[in-house]
Amino acid sequence: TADPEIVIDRHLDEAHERGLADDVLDGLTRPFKELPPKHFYDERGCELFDQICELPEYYPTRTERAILEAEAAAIVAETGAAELVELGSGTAAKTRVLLDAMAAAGRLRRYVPLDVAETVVQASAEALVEEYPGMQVHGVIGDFERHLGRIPPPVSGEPRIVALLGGTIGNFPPGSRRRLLREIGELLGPEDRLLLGTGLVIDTPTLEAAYDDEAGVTAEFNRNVLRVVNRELDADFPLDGFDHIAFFDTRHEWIEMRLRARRPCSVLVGALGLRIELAAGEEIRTEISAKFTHARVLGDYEAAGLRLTGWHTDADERFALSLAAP
Ligand code: AVJ
Repeated sequence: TADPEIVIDRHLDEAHERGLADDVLDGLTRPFKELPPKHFYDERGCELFDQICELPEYYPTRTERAILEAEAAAIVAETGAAELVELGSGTAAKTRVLLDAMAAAGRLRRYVPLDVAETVVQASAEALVEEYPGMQVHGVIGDFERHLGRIPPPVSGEPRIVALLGGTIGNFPPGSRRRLLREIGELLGPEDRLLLGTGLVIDTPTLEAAYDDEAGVTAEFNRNVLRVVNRELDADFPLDGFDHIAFFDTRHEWIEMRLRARRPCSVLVGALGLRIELAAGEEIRTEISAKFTHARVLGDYEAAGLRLTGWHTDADERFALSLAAP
């Protein structure tokens, strides 16, 4: 890009596609088939996710935004942050609430989005440097499970907020969740803070409706992972051969999404020379989305060597934004 305020580093190469191939080879030859949720998000998947965020049943996005709108000024005052690092930034829709608060406090220097979706990071960088004169954008195209080390060092000696919003942390099962939190903690200087969005445990019908909407958008989003595998790895999953399943596992306190084969199904993954057989009714787990309690967030932070310094929820306690210090 020609804009002097924008730098974009790219760290996704064939390694990314190899990542999908490895995940398919590993996940779809197990006794219980599984694909990691990060492969939902090609361009169509990002669009479907944006549509999900507008659904009446899907409360997390608007709830988190409302908390941010109410608390952003306090969070910025409390942290004194001049820089926002956002992991899994997507279209940076909620980011503006934080950037506005930083700009209003006269501190905003730089925004560092890290995301796998290159076109989305590029487009939001171009829009944001227009909207926030004087702010720099240093985008990192990468996967926050692998490229945290590529985040540029702070531009000034001032504090940063490292944000992981939307409840994305819930996609990680407890062990990897704590490892990821520990790795993020290692990025933080003494004055930096992690800002973490977590969906909270609420009643099962509301939770399940959020992941199984009337309009069927989440079902399309779920099947999109098969579309990605078909395209990227020359596979022949029949998209209409799978039902969307979403349920709240009360023991683990997480939502699980699965794809259930409607009929016996034999799939060839051309790029891997791999044949996958599914029995009628057999399921592929495509996502877990953990819901939290205050105690669980506290426990995860503690296990990751972090200290909880702030806790903000909506009035109905459906979602929490917490702050943590190294
Ligand atoms: C982007 C991981 C936060 O778990 O709520 C939305 C993804 N899956 N509907 C979530 C998702 C189904 C979302 N996160």
